[in-house]
Amino acid sequence: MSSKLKNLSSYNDADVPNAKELKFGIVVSDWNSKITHALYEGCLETLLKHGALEDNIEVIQVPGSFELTAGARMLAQRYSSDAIICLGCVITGETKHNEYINMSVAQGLTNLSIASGRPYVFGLLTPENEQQALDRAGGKYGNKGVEAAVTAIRMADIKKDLGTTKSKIGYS
Ligand code: DLZ
Repeated sequence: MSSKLKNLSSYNDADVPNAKELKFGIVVSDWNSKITHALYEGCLETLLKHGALEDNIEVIQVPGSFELTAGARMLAQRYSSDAIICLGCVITGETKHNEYINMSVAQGLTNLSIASGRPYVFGLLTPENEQQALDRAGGKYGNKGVEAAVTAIRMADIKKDLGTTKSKIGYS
């Protein structure tokens, strides 16, 4: 994994907008639940810390990470949110299942984001073993769920901002 030197829970509070007016969906994979539920705790705590209201956060659980994309799509159809966060953990095994699942989730969430214009956040850990996962689920490298929550707030805020103002970037 590439986050070896980065603490996933480190960020500058000043870079994170207030999330009081924002709505979030969270999709949590139950495969490797010890890890993914820790990601969820970090994610939820961070959303609340930045002002999100519990009533504005809808959570669903899916069986495995492969189902994150479909879960996110179903949640988006039922619940109007400003960003959807997908949390999972795929540990490299003896087969190539990890490559198929990881690529599928990355591609699926990219497609959903492009098609809908809504941010779908990739909160998927792709470690080689359980220890690497624990290190990134509240361990020595922080919590990927925190990173995913900060990303969701920032992207949702950008989306809201662009919806209400004309372009702020560029020359025209
Ligand atoms: C099948 C499978 C395997 C072997 N490993 C993982 C994993 O490490 N992490 C994970 O989230 N899911 C895994 N799965 C389950 C698939 O994501 C999926 O739920 C099943 O293939 C059914 O579609």
